[in-house]
Amino acid sequence: MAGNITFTMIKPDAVEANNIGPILAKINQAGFRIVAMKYLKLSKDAAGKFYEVHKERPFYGELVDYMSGGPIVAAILEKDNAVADYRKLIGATDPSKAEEGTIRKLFAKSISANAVHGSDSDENAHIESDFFFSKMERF
Ligand code: 3AN
Repeated sequence: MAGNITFTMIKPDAVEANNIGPILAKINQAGFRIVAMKYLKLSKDAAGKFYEVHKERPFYGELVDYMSGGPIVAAILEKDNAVADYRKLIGATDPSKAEEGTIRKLFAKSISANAVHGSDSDENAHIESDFFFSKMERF
């Protein structure tokens, strides 16, 4: 059964470009409810842990440096079929391949600075949400 939460981050490039507001507007317009949200800067250590699954990939070091290089917005989003619907809203990892109207097509700069993160499975949505938020921070 498809779960009803996903986890997202608005990445440093999109924060730097002043696109927090427009991205949150797209998220709300697409019918997601914000369950939890915070504005923070990841340490290198925390970014390394978050992306541990990509440890063996050639871009891991670059990704960790990038994600710890500036503030991000982290949030848990709720909607029926949240993971798949959010992946559809954000578009392909590479913004040049993302569909028109998607968040990455509108706001991403490159494959590494690609504006937003979205969980790729229900299991990861829960793992990633638990990485950032306690029960007291969810509404
Ligand atoms: P997605 O974020 O679409 O699920 P993943 O899980 O394959 O994509 O990759 C995680 C993150 O790693 C991406 N959001 C992107 O920032 C970075 N990344 C993925 N592929 C590359 C690449 N070929 N070069 C540089 N960074 C990449």
